[in-house]
Amino acid sequence: MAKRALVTGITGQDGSYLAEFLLAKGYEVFGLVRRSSTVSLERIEHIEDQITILSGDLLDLNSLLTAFEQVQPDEVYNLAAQSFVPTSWTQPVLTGEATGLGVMRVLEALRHVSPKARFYQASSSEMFGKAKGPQSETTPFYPRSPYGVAKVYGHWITVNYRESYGLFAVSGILFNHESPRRGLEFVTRKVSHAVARIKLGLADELRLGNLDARRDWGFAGDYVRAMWLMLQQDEPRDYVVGTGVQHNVRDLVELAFGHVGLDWRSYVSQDDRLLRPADVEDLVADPSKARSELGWEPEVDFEALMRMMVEADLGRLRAEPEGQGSS
Ligand code: NAP
Ligand code: G4F
Repeated sequence: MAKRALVTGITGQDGSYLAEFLLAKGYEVFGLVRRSSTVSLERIEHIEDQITILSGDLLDLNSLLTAFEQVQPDEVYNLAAQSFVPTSWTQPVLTGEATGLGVMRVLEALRHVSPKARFYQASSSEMFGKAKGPQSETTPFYPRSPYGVAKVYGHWITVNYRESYGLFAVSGILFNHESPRRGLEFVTRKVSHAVARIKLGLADELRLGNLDARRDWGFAGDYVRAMWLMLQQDEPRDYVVGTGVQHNVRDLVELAFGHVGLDWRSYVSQDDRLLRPADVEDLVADPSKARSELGWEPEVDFEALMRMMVEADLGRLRAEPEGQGSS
C-alpha cells in the first residue's frame, strides 16, 4: 500500500518541491492549506489533481486533529510557518503562535491520533544567529529575531516530544535554500527578479539592506530530499543541512547582474530602511553528519542556482503580456 504523507505548508516553496518528490516516490500526498480570501495554490497547480487538499491552520488545534483523523499519516512534514524574518518584528505574536507554538499543536495532534507516524520539523539555521560558523548539530543557538526564537521553541519541543513520548520526531536544521519558486521578498529572488526586470528595461534600480551578510545558499529541490531521508533512518536524529560554502549578499548581486552582462554598481544602492534591528551576519553549515549518515549531497551549487533563478524570472517576464512585468 502507498505510504501516506501529510505536508503542512504545501503551498510554500519547500512544500511544492516536497510534494513533487513524494509523488515521484509513490506516496499518497495530503496538504494542509489555510483559508484565505484568494486561493494561493500557484506553486502546486501543476500537481493539484494528484494531491488531496485539507483545510487547516497551525493556529487551530481542532483543524489539525481533524486532518490527522482523516489522513492517518505514515509521515508528517511540518513546513508551515511565518517564515519571513523581518515580519517577525512587525508581527511577533503571530510568528510565535505559528512558527513556535504551531509545532507543538501539530505534535499534539500527532501524539493523540497517529503516534506511530514519523514527524519532520522544519528548523532553521536562523536559530544559530550570532554563533560562529561553521555551525553543526552541536553549536549552541543564539537567535537574533523573533522568528529565530520561535524556531528554537519548535526545535526543542520536537526533541522534547521525542524524549517524552518516544515519537519518531526529527528536526532538520536547514540553511537558506532558494529556487525560482522562492517568495519575492527573500533576497535571492528579490535580486533575480530585479535583474530580469532591469535587463528587460522594466526597472532601473534595486535597493537592498545589509550587503555584508554571509549565507550558505543551496537549492530547495536538493533540501527536500534531505527531509525525506531523515524520516527513512532507523533512529530519529537531528541534522544540519547546507552546502558548507558561504557567500555574501554582494557576491550574490555581482553574480546575478554579471549573468546578464550588467555591472551591479550602476543599479544597486543600499537603503538603511531595509536593515534589520538585529541581523545574522555569518552562517555556514558543517553538513558532515548529513553527508555521512544520510548520504546527502547537494547537486546544485550557488552559481548554478542564481543562473537558474535569473533565467526563470527572465522567462516569466518575457511570457507576460506587455506592461505586466512591473509587479
Ligand atoms: P514559505 O514559502 O514561506 O511557505 C510557508 C508555508 O506555511 C506556506 O504554505 C504558508 O501558507 C504556510 N503557513 C503559514 N502560516 C500558516 C498557518 N498559520 N497555518 C497553516 N499554514 C501556514 O516557506 P519555505 O521557504 O517553503 O520554508 C518551509 C519551512 O522551512 C518554513 O517553516 C521555514 O520557516 C523553514 N525554513 C526555510 C528555509 C529556507 O531557506 N527556505 C530554511 C530553514 C527553514 P500560505 O501559502 O497560505 O501563506
Ligand atoms: O533572504 P533573506 O530574507 O533570508 P534570511 O533572513 O536568512 O531567512 C531565510 O533563511 C532562514 C534560514 O537561515 C529561514 F529560516 C527563513 O525562513 C528564511 O527562509 O535574507 C538574507 C540576508 C539577510 O542578512 C538580510 O539582511 O540578506 C540580507 N538582505 C540584504 N538586503 C536582504 C536584503 N534580505 C531581504 N529579504 N531583502 C533585502 O533587500
